[in-house]
Amino acid sequence: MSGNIVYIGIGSNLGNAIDNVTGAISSLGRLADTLLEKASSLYRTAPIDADGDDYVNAVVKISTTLTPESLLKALWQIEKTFGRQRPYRNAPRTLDLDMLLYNADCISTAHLTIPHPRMTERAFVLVPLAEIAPDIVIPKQEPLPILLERVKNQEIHRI
Ligand code: PH2
Ligand code: MG
Ligand code: MG
Repeated sequence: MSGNIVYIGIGSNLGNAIDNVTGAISSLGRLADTLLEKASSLYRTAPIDADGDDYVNAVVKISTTLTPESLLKALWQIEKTFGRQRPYRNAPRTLDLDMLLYNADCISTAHLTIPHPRMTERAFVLVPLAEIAPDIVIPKQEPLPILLERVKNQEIHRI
C-alpha cells in the first residue's frame, strides 16, 4: 500500500487518560486501509487554553489510502467509542484525535483545516511530533527547531 502520510495528535484529560491514549493508538492501528507507522511516547502536559486535569498527549504517524474526509469521519467514530462529549469549547475530554498533517497538503473545508491551525503554537503537539519525525517540514511554517524554541516554556513531561 503506497498510502498518504498523516500525523494525528491524540489528547485525553478525562477518565483514565493513559488508557484512553493507549487504546486510541490501538484503534488507529486497526483502521481499514491504514497502517500505523510510528507512535510517540506519551507525555503529560499542562492544559493550554483549557480547564480540567493535566492532559496525556501523543502523536502518531499513519499511512492510509483514506481521503482526508473519510479519515476525519473515522477519527470522530473512534472518539465516540471512547465516550467523547462536547459540552463546551475545549472541555475536558476522554479522547481528542486531531489530524495535524496530510502529506504536505493544505486543506480548508468546513470541517477540516490542514495543517492544524494551532499545532505550531503547542508543545504538546510539537514535542511528540519531533520525537517521531525530527525532519518534518510543516507547510508554510518555519523549521521545527524554531517552532520548538518558541514553545519551550510550556510544561511537558515524557511519561
Ligand atoms: N487540547 C486542546 C486545548 N488544550 N492542552 C493540552 N495540554 N493538551 C491538549 O491536547 C489540548 C490542550 C484542544 O483540543
Ligand atoms: Mg484538539
Ligand atoms: Mg479535536
